[in-house]
Amino acid sequence: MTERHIIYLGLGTNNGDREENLTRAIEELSLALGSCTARSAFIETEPWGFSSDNRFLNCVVAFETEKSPTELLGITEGIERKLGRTTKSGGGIYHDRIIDIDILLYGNESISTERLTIPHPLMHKRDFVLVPLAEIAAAATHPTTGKSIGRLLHELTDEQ
Ligand code: PH2
Ligand code: MG
Ligand code: MG
Repeated sequence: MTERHIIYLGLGTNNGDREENLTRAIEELSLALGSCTARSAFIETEPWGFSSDNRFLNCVVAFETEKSPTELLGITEGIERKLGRTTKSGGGIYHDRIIDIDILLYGNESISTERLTIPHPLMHKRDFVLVPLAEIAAAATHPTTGKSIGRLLHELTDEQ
């Protein structure tokens, strides 16, 4: 029997109708993965790691799925394209975007392939991820550090 995993996805947009973009992305994800088991509030955030006049709307959503991480990546990338995303960020260079869907956590697993690193390698540094993730999963464990999401958020805000 295939195992079900609780997964957390980070969604972000800073172009177009941002609320509509997040809502459509959640609808498309629900069509592909079944109903969303938790959804954070939509929060407005400053661009992190690059400068832009366009602020972000971010949220985090949870699903329970039997899909593999690779299947999941195909699904999230397909939805990004369907919603109109044309550019991909790479090498720490970021661009304004209609939608970005990042796999943050896949159960308690650590995964490292050429195309995919889970947990998301920068998630513990990003308030736009940890704030909404802590809203729906403060007690979840970050598999590579063994720390809870709530603790990672405290450590990040202590640093600032
Ligand atoms: N995503 C990035 C880089 N910077 N900043 C905010 N506020 N929100 C994001 O979703 C975001 C970012 C890379 O994907
Ligand atoms: Mg991203
Ligand atoms: Mg991405």
